[in-house]
Amino acid sequence: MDVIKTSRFLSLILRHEPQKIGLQLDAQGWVAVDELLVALRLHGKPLTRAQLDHIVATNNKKRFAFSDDGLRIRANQGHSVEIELGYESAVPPALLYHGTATRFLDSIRAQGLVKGARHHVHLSADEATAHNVGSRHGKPIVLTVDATAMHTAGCAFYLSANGVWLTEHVPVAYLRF
Ligand code: HQG
Repeated sequence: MDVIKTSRFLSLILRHEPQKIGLQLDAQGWVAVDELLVALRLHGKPLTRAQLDHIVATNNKKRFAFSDDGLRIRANQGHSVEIELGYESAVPPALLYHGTATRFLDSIRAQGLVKGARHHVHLSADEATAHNVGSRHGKPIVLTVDATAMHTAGCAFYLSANGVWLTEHVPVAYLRF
């Protein structure tokens, strides 16, 4: 099993296209592990429970989580399908970071940070992570978000189970370029 390829495919299934292997996520994004393993086998991508455990445990961004009873699995963040992860709102650190590509800057200066296909704008507590996220899109640049000011103004922040900060929209006023 190629761990990285399999983990990418799981991200696709658990965040964006569960129907690709005939699955449906529940309202909180969970799917039964048994169903997932059967669907993967039927679609030519067999995976054992032990291999899945290995991926969940070692994934570099802790992208996936099992339910407490170990019977269900979901992605911790990053979805485009309509689900409600149910994270409680949380008080963010003073500053958060967003990595993007320089070609998006004009549009970001006009609209602030918008969430695109995903449910939220994704922010990191550290600049290095933001830099890596930005590199996925082109020449990276890290923007600083005045999270305390946003929070004081009433904007909600959520912290995903894998440490990603989520919010609806970051208005330009709170961005430092
Ligand atoms: C940009 C990865 C034009 C935004 C990462 C980003 C993250 C705008 C792109 C997670 C804009 C959306 C999410 C505006 C924002 N005009 N472009 N007004 N506002 N953008 O992939 O944040 O590895 O949906 O800067 O680690 O890059 O998948 O979001 O460049 O946590 O687990 O629009 O995905 O996690 O791209 O990445 P994305 P993202 P995983």
